[in-house]
Amino acid sequence: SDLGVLGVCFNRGQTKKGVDTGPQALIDAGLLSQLEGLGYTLHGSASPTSSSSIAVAEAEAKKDAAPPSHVHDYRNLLDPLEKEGADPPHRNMKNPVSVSQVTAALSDQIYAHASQGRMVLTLGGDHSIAMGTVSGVSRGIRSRFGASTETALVWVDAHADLNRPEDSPSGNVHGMPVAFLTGIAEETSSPGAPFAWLKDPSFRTSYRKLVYIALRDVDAGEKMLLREYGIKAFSMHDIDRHGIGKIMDMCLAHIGTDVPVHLSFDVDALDPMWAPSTGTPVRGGLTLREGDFICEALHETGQLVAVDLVEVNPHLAPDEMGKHDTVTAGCSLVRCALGESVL
Ligand code: DIR
Ligand code: MN
Ligand code: MN
Ligand code: MN
Repeated sequence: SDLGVLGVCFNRGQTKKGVDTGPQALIDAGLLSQLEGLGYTLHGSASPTSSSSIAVAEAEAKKDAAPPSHVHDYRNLLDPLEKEGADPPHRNMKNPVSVSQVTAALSDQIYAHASQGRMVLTLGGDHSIAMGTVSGVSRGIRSRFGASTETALVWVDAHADLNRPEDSPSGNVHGMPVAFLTGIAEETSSPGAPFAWLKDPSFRTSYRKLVYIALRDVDAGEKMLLREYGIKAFSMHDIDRHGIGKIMDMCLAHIGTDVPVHLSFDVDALDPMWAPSTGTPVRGGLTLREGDFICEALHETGQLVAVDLVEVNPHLAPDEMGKHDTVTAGCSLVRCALGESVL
């Protein structure tokens, strides 16, 4: 079957360097050939004419060492404002214009795949890129099955990424994508404002179709919103109590059998023992086997239409083995989501 693959070399949703090299590290570890081995036909960037892709093409042309040829099509959306640099905070958000421009362009690329009925795999990059992936898939699914067809969102993460800009303790946009995607974040009315493009209802995800798994580091404002909106959330405490098998049964019961599903997997959902190379590691997380199980259970439904794997940061490795472990764990999660474990 057909798989759209996008490597989003983007780090401006947070402040640590190196997460933009995550896609390349996953590809260097052999992920794309592993997916071909599962029987997928891979498709690269789908809309090469967007302005940010032109900026990327220019940036790439200036590079001394060209990436290996099979990688070329899967690396895109480098920060278009990289050279200008000036991108002052707006409503407490850091790098608002960079994040908005890149995720808007990504949303179009994702849409181009999803609207053709392709499954879409996105390698990050920090988690702010989910503004592009989730909105692009939602729109693509609506274009195929009608405006009333909603896509469920399974967010596997130590964090809820549900901060409204003014509530965020960090100002990092990677801690906010779910608030914008669901419309929980209060919106700016001026059309040129960052993320105004996300106001289109066809880009939106209902908070009723959202399920969190592996939460353990949730900010005060996020906890209030989880309660206020009655969002389905399974914390590490819930996983310890029930076991991951029962948690996935409950997750799928909440989602229902008649909806497409988007999996957005932040590698920091895994315990740092398995994935230390990430920007905000939190102890007490999933084992790799539990992470793989989540991916397998979602694959098994036949409802998966998109997978994101984000926040792999090879520069933050405690040592060479930590980096290797994180990258191979990321590859394992993706393979499980795409059917490796099916006998
Ligand atoms: C924190 C950290 N809640 C924030 N978020 C992270 O900055 O809003 N998400 N690291 O993955
Ligand atoms: Mn290119
Ligand atoms: Mn996280
Ligand atoms: Mn995240």
